[in-house]
Amino acid sequence: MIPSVSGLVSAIQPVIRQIHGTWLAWGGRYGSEEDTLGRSLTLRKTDKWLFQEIMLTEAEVAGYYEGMANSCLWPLCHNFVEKSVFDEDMWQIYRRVNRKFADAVLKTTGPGDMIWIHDFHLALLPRYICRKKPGARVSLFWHIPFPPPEICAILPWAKEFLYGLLGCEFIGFHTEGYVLNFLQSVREICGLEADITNGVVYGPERTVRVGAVPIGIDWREFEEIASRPRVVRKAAEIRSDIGGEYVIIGVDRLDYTKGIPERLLAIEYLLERRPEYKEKLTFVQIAVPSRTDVAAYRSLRRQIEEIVGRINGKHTENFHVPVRYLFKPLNREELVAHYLAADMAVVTPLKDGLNLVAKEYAAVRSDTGGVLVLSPFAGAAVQLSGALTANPYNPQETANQIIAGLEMDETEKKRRMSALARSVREQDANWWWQRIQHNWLSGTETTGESSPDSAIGGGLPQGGTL
Ligand code: ADQ
Repeated sequence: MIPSVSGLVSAIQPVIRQIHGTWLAWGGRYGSEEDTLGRSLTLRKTDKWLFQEIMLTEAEVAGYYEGMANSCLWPLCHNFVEKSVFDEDMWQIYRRVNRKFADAVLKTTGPGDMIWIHDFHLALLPRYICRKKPGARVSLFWHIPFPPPEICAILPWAKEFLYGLLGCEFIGFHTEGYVLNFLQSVREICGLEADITNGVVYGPERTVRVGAVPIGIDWREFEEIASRPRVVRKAAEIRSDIGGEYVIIGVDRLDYTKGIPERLLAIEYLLERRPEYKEKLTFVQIAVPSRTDVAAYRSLRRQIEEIVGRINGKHTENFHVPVRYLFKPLNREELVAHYLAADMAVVTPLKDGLNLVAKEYAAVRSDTGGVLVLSPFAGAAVQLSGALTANPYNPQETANQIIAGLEMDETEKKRRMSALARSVREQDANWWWQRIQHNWLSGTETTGESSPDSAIGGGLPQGGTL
């Protein structure tokens, strides 16, 4: 099985390995109606966790995954309201698939098991579980931004959507800003009492705690990979193949929220205003194919290829190509070798729940310098104060920050990078999981039956694409 590339998978894998949990998800495969009724959950065992696959029919994938999740909720939560598609049939399929997950979770879990749900694909699941199993230990982590109430209210089914989430004991978000948006939405749209100061909602079925717990990474794994001799050799090869003085990197899923065209326009602006960088600088954009069945993603790909072609056509000097564009997933070693080779990472999403690439780059470059340019619209900006910030909507500002980073003196670079690395180490994957557990378990009566062999409902651990 090939693991799919996404922030959700990167973030959850270290935790699920640690707790030896059961991971329940759609694995990217289609099944017949019979396969998908939950009668025959496919089981796959690894040495670290148990994976239970929930099959979806083609119609369900179209309505639930490509439709409701990727064409409605994803753009809405990232404030791209004009890209959101609202369709009653899609919503009905979203409900049906959430019920299917509920059936599977109820079959899989015993009394006191902790059920940890992930992301906007499963917003109705907490309530569906609690209806059948009142008092179930349910928590959900929301990986993307939570929109402000005036945007949330645009969703025609906003009330039901919010009530779905209120089946949880604890809901985790990346930032205090998203927590506030959620609490205000519940107040304004559902008319429920919400204690903004303490992050508590008095829901119809239970009291729900809400908090900001930004995801951390397994930095030790990144450091260890970065120290492997073949990875160090690979990084040196990348640098010598590219040539020039400076290598700048961007690594993203190919998604309109990640600001790839805007970043390229900043590079174009830089090369036009500061032509002395033409032969010195190479920008490497690595984009992993994503949601290729959704039209908006196909047109984004064409747009990026067009800009890359234009920049290289205009600014290639003495065979030095200023933009290298790779449209493919890399394995961990290749990815780390690229981070190691880069003097700078430019992480400039238009909107991003958190952004793990920023943290991964800091983990890999902690001892070797390097500069991080980060958008203030990435949730990670709250934690990563050592980064240079750049508004992705302003190519001039982004270009200026890139130049400031390249020309920064070594002492300042090291000071900033060690501040970044400190925060990535202190608030790592383990810290995140501890904080989730603490928030989840505090304030509730434990039955003493909680099983460490937790069941996790979520989307896409293997083989699927986000
Ligand atoms: P994503 O939108 O997928 O995650 P991100 O946090 O950047 O975004 O994670 C992407 C992951 O994919 C990283 O681990 C990165 O290394 C990997 N990756 C990207 N391009 C790659 C490539 N070409 N080859 C190999 N690997 C690649 C969602 C939210 C984010 C949030 C995460 C975690 O949208 O805001 O940070 O979940 O909660």
